[in-house]
Amino acid sequence: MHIHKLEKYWLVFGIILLGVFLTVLGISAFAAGNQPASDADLIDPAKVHQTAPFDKPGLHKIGDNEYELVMVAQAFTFTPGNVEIPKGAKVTFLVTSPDVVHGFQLTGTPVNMMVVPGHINSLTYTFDEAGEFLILCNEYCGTGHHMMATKIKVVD
Ligand SMILES: [Cu+2]
Repeated sequence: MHIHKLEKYWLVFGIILLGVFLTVLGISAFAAGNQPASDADLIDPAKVHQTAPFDKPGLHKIGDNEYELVMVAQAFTFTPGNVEIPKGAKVTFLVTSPDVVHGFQLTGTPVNMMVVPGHINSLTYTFDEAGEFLILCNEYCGTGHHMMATKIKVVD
């Protein structure tokens, strides 16, 4: 079979590019640890308030300056609200919803996830600066959606 010289160049170019893309993707996923937000953990939405860890919502210390913030997003509040977090803390947010889909956006940070009923939605963020952070619901969830917000205070 005869392949034109220019076609061979393009083939080689395409294969090299494919290799570059897969290498970047591989390094990003396996070495840098970039993963999609995990929703592998399931929960019965009708039993959220009886199921651990959501039976005790709040900030729980799990290590040296490491915390787990267990939160329930429900029309039209976040429980608990107005949480205080020490500066420098690495916080894993665990959020679920007993009713409809909500949003969980920590303004000014990359923390932004969909809160899907039946799933334990989680993300980890380290608070390097003191200040106030707004948590907003950014998925339309009903008539009180525009009032669905709370704050996180990061204190020294
Ligand atoms: Cu909403």
